[in-house]
Amino acid sequence: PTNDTVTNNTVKNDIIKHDTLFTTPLDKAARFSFDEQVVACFPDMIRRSVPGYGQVLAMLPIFARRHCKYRQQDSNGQRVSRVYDLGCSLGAASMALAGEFEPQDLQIKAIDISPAMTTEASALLTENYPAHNIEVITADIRDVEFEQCDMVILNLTLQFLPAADRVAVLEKIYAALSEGGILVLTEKTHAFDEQYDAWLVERYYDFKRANGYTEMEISGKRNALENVLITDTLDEHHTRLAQVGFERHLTWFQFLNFISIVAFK
Ligand code: GEK
Repeated sequence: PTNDTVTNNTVKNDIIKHDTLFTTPLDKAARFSFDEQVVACFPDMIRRSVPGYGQVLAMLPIFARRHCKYRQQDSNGQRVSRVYDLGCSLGAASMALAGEFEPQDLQIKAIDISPAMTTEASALLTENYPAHNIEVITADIRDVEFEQCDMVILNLTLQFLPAADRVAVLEKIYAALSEGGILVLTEKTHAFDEQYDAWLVERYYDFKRANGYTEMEISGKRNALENVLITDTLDEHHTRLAQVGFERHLTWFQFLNFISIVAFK
């Protein structure tokens, strides 16, 4: 059911493994982490587990075309658009953007805390977009000082930060964005209303079943993500964006419990 035009069709990657991480009872004990095992099956996993993943990625270059206005300068003094891909994993968002921009027009900084992810992201980005200016950085986004930029992508990343650290990261992003720039924030959420939430969660599990996950895999992953992936409600996201200074922020996408917001500076 997912439209995965970006991750599977346009990117060379012959070694994507099928996600079999939670197929045995033993796997249930493991806490989820972004290690080599996850990296090997990540594109398969995220495509089958995140409703709308491909559609959201496909819209990023469309938003970038409208909001990246070459407001920054590169080291040669050339005007470029600078984009941050925070929690880049294997660089799918960076790749979606690179595919739609001339190499000299764009400067991408792709950051992830997991060395297993950044090692593989570097290899994939260099292989697919050798001429583009894409820097892959292994770092905790809570510690990074951002340069002035035109667009920030937080695609399914804020949810992995401790709740108490989310405001500070968003404040830094707001400060770094140039006037006219945008933040695209995609997250898994929960609904405040318990009945709606139960319905959304059940339909989400139906979505995973339809994508070939077994009951054991679904419950194993749910347990492993407990206390690792902590969701907010859609309202909480909007309130927090307002708190850090964004005056305009719009939910442009929702698919079950997954949402994406664009926040305008
Ligand atoms: C995509 N955006 O394919 N600093 C940096 N990275 C972090 C941190 C942190 N503090 N905490 C977690 N991560 C990607 C998908 S995945 C979403 C993003 C998912 C990283 C973590 O290592 C992982 O690679 C990523 O955030 C989340 O468009 O797996 O559901």
